[in-house]
Amino acid sequence: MSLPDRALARLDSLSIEVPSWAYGNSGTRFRVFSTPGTPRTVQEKIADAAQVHAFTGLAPSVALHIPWDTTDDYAALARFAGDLGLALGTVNSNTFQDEAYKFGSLASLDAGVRRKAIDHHFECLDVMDATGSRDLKIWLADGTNYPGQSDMRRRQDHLAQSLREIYDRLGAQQRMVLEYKFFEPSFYHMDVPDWGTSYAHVSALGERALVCLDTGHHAPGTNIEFIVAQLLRLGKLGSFDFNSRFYADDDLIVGAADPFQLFRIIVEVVRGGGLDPAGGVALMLDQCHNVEDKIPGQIRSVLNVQEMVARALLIDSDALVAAQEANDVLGANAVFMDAFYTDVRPMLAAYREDRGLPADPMAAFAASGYLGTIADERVGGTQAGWGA
Ligand code: AOS
Ligand code: ZN
Ligand code: ZN
Repeated sequence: MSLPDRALARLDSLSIEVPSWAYGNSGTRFRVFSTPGTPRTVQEKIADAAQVHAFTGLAPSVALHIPWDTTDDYAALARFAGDLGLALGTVNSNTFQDEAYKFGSLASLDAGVRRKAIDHHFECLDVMDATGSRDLKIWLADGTNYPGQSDMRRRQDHLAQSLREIYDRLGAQQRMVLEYKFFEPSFYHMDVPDWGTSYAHVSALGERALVCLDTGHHAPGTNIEFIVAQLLRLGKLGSFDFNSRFYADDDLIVGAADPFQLFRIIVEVVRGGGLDPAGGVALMLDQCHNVEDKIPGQIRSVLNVQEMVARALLIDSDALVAAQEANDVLGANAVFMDAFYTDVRPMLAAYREDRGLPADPMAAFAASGYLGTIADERVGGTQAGWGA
């Protein structure tokens, strides 16, 4: 069996953005384990990301994180990436590591703290001007731990005003994506806890403000594919942070914990036009590799997404629509499950070979010896940073 023609064009245009922080050491609050060959500079992170793209053809851009990826010449960094066949993608801000942000950042009750946080986002926009990046991603740790600790409602007003200032500084080609998270690091309330809150803010701002959906940021049991469908319907899904989780924001390899959930999400992405190049949905990864090797972890991740896209494209849409319209409950479900249960790995191996890529990117990368080379060359690699 080979992939149907209608699937090939979609697969050819599939691109997944990898996060720079996935290549650094990371861990939990208990321990950050080190890995030989860990990048010491942002250039080394980009070089590692280039390996993922070289072996898969799937990951042509890298998301940056400021200040973790601070460098003195971002235009030069973009050229460096370009020489390796990569573009610099989304710029992630960071208002969660400074002492000043102990009680919040863009939503803080303190005007001076809000000013500092807004100015940080202006710096991120300057970086984007130099790198040519399209998207500014904002994730806020803002929130409280105890009822009564702060004024939740006033904080929403402050947040709206802070976001307005940042939005008004966006260049004509730039966008802002606002990520939500239901808990952590705050446990009683987060200032952007859910897609509804993010949607309310970005809708008030304008058409270049959109929602970022991190698949690990929902309460257990949440129907994430419904949120995907709704945001696409509303034209407000800007980007994904893909990862997987068993319990909370585990940031494990996408598709590892619940492949069926990934399938269901991708089905709605396809259904809603989210894979169309003009659709404007950035498929990013937001993962950490605490114990596994990082580059193979990223290769596995982009392959998992590709695999689910291929399976989603195998759905017999005509049969599905016919069964749905006939209220054939089990028939419709069977069409859906047939696609999910199809083993597309041999088809994708052939697809890759047709395009001059290794049939088995994991094995080809392992055989390349790259991990041994960087382990010899790099000593004292850095920590990815907290909060990923
Ligand atoms: C935090 O939990 C988030 O998932 C963010 O996307 C975070 O900003 C990102 O991991 C980079 O810091
Ligand atoms: Zn995220
Ligand atoms: Zn997260």
